[in-house]
Amino acid sequence: MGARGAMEAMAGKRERVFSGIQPSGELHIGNYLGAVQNWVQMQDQYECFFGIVDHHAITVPYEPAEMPARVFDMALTLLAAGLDPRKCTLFVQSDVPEHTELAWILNTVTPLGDLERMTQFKEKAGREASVPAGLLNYPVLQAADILLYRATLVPVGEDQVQHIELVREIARRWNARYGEYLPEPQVVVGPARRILGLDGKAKMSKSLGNTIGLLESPEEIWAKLKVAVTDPARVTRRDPGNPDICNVFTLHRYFSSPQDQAWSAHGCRTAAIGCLDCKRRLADNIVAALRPIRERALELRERPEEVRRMLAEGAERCRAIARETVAEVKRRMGLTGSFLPVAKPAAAIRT
Ligand code: AQP
Repeated sequence: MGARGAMEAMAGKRERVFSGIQPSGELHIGNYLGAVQNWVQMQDQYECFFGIVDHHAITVPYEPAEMPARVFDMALTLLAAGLDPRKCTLFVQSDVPEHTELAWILNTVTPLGDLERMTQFKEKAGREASVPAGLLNYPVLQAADILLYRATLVPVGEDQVQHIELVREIARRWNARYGEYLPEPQVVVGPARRILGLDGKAKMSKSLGNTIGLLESPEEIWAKLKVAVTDPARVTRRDPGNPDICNVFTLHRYFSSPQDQAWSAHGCRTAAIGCLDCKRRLADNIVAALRPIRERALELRERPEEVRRMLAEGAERCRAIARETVAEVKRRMGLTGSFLPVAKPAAAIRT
């Protein structure tokens, strides 16, 4: 806990948490294990703000006509996964314009070199024929998301740790110039730091198509899992494998009982089971774990107005805080607009 966190805890005030997720596709088990499971736990203990960050999702090519449904589906899936609007604030980033206003301001204290060396920028820019400035400035908007609520804790997967370190640097630089006001947030990474995709190579990622979605049917999950990459040493069923380097076994660790994990590890090492047997057991366990989420999502889908109302209420709560932060930030920066409380003009007028 940081100094500010300790002070707030002493004052009986709960520490504030911010985290976001892009509506860039279906929420997958990587997002869930790496971040959202942590969010669900933290909402009982902290004052939590979770944003569906649509301004981030437009930094790569996307289909405008699909965006509203993506935002809605993301909200619905997050609620089904356990976010409770009575315990946390769930909202859509573009409903709170102060995110982009503060991002512009923070751009002015962010070193260009720091942005250029971000791993995610280099990876995503490498996939684009033409690189938009928004992709480079993505972490500055992320800094604005967090600092707008003056959050002190940010639960994310490992891929975002570098960005949160930069957020701390941005806060430090702004504070050094304009006075201590923006807390440096602490990153919170859960046990599932980085879930690999079903290709066994890259991070499980919405944009890479190597995912298992939280709302997928048992048939869809099996269709994807049965072709997932395993230990390449297992060319035929009789070849023994090494579960420690098999991505399918890694997923067993999160979804299967200790007995099933032992069965899978021993069966793999001795070639007593084939990869398909191991995957079938995993598929059954994933389907069972995701069933309650899928059922809640199906129920909620019948009440879309309820989801919209929760998001609207969330945005209203956010706007009140966001307005206050931006007003104070601008006041400290001398950005008073047309309100010029100066008795004497700064430059002497010679007659
Ligand atoms: N594979 C992963 N393992 C663990 N955590 C992960 N997260 C994402 N992928 C994994 C965490 O999920 C949260 C939300 O991620 P995001 O939507 O903001 O962006 P992302 O990290 O870029 O996620 P994707 O799925 O890879 O999306 P695209 O393909 O659109 O870029 C974050 O806390 C992230 O760490």
